[in-house]
Amino acid sequence: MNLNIVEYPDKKLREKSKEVKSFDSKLHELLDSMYPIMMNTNGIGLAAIQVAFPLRALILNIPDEDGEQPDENLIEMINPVLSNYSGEIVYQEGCLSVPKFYEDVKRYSNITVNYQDRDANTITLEAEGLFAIAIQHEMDHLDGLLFIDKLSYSRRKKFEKEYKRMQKDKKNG
Ligand code: Y12
Ligand code: CO
Repeated sequence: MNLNIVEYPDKKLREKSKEVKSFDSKLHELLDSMYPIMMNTNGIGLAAIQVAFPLRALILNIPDEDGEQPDENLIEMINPVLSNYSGEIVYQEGCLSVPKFYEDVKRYSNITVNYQDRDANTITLEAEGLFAIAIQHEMDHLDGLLFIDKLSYSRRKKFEKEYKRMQKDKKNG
């Protein structure tokens, strides 16, 4: 499957993704195709809507302590739901759909998430730190939200200005 990353300000990123009901070969093909895109662009998380599929599916590969991302670290979450959350953590986030922009975002530091794997098995997982941040960031995509939506008014304005300038520079080579 040939996929491309949808970039801000594309309105597609604002779509609310739909529950996955068919755990079939089409879903498997989508997940299989998302993985190399994420890895080849140094990503640690990618939601299906970021490759233009409005489905409640996301993948994660959180780096080890040594910064490596072995394939065994891949987690696929289908229809994820937060069932518990606590604490606060601030982290400088980035997004493959908002390239070259990083900003501090506050999120829950500890979460419990219920989801299904690619074969519809139900899984409950507890996460903290970077893992918890990445899950929340990707789950926001499923509801059409981006990390820039969580910035203060002044930081958001700064982002819009910087982003417009970057787009202009890109156009003019
Ligand atoms: C912490 C913060 C954010 C997340 C969500 C997942 N975000 C990413 O995976 C971001 C990846 C990213 C990769 C980039 O590198 C390339 O595109 C080659 C990047 O660089 C540029 O834009 C030039 C920006 C973001 C999880 C945990
Ligand atoms: Co993102």
